This record gives sequence, C-alpha cells and structure tokens, in this order.
Amino acid sequence: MIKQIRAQINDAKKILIISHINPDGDTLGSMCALKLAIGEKADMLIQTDPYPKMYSFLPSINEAKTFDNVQNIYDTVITVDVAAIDRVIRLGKKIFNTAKVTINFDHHKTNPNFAGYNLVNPEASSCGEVLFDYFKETKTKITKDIATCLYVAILTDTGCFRYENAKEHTFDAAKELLSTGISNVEISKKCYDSKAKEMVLLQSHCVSNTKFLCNDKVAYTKIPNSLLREFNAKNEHTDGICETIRSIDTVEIAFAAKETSNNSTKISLRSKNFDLTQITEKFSGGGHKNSAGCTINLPLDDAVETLIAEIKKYEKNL
Ligand SMILES: [Mn+2]
Repeated sequence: MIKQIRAQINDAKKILIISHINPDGDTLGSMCALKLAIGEKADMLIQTDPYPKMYSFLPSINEAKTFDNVQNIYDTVITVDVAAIDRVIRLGKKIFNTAKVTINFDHHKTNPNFAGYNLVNPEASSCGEVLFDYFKETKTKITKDIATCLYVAILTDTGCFRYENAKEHTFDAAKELLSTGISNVEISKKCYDSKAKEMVLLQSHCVSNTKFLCNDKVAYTKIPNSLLREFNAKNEHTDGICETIRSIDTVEIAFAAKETSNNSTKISLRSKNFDLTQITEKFSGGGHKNSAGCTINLPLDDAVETLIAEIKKYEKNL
C-alpha cells in the first residue's frame, strides 16, 4: 500500500490535504508535515476556523485554506487523522467525493477505510507516527520543520508520552525527530504553557462543577453555551477539561458534555482502562480506547441522561 500511495502522490497534479473538524495537534501536525514533504502542488484545508491558536507555530500552517478560499480544483485528496468521512464536512466532503484519487492516513481502529487508498495503523500512537513510518519507508527526507510537525502530532496524541499508545516504536520515532535539532522543551511550552486566559478560567469553572457517579468512578461536567459567553471563551477552549477530570484518583470514566445547539450535544470521553469505543459506537461516534467522542442529537441535559444510562450498563466492569 505504501508504494501505491507514493505513486499516486507522485502522479497527482493538485493535492488537497484535509484535517478533521475541531482540529487537534495530531491532525494539524500531520497535515503540515505532509504538505512540507510534498511541496508546492499540495494545499491544506482547515475545516474549523479559527483553529486552536497554540498551533499557529506549526511550520506552513499559515498557508492553509479555509472554506472561504478553497476551490474544487483537486484531482487527489488526502485525509489525515480523519477517523470517519463525516469528520470531513461541507465543501471538503464534496471535494473528497469528486476527487479521482483519495488517500486516508490514520490510526483510529474504528476507521472504515473510506478512501481509495488507506494507510491505517491502529498500533500507531498518532497519525504523525503513521506518517513518520511512511516517510521512512519512502526515504522522504525529514527536515527540521517536518520533524517539528510530527513531534507535535505524537506529543499531543500521547498526552506527552503518558498514554498506552506510546510504545517503544513511538519513542524511537521521537528520538529520531529530536535528532534533527528540534527542541522538545520549546515545543512542549508552545503546546502546554501557552493557553489563553479565558481557557484556563473556563476550565477551572467546569472542573469545579464536576458531578460524580458510581462511587466516584464516573465524573462529568456540562458546558452550556451560556458558559462560553460568560467566560468570553471559544469552543476550542474546552479541550483538556476531560483529562483534568480523569486525573482524579477514583475516576475511571470522565466526560464533558458541550452544548452545540438546542438539539445537539458534543460528548468527549476519557478513561483510564475502560474501552470507550463500546459506548461511542452506540451513538455513531468513534475514537480510541481511552479517548473517544460522539454527538448526541438531544438537548444538553437529555443527552447527559442518555449517556449516563448507557455508561451505567458497564458499572460492574469499572
Ligand atoms: Mn490522532
């Protein structure tokens, strides 16, 4: 598959690389790394504008297009870190559907191989690691800028190398990326110590309003839209709340329920050992064992009740 993908990328005239909606460090880092490796004929599309500001240091990210200035002129579309095609929306989906060649680089075990060419490795920590292996296999030179992008992808998806998905090979990849001369200290500062004031204040409010269930094994917080207005915060500022709640010693499953509209609630879940995909798949969501998400088409309070009822079915396994 690697050879076929390389041949398709070589033959392509105009390539669009698409990151997933509500982008994180893995999808943005992977997108920029691939753009830098391919060069001129590749464009990038960010589907959520603005994207989290802390990633604005990623090399080449300022060249990325948004729905305002992207056109359907691409014969080849590549998705990075996109678990399912419904994570590509609006014009992005149309461009994907009309492209002659589609390529899918990913690491979600729930990925249904939705493209013409699929390089999906559920053993990899991140899409960044999948690309690292692809670059090694195809003898693509990993420049300092590409290394920065891949390091951000791996660092953020492994929670600073703390999660189960950080395996020996992940550390080998990180070591090789560091050998290009990038600074792990500087990158960590940019990813973790450069938060907006609104974000930290919103998060501490949400965390202090955490509710507990099942002998404190399940914990959650609700984020109504009114709260974002109160803190002058943006959607991206809710990233990371779940991780803080999960860090409580008794907690096995943590979730944050974010109101998206009157009739739709976005759920982010984190666990320590429990496989969350058994829950998110019931709501047509996806993700990984310890980090998953879904959207429930109900108002905030009803969505939370529905989700709790589902989680309680597994109470004895927690
Ligand atoms: Mn990822």
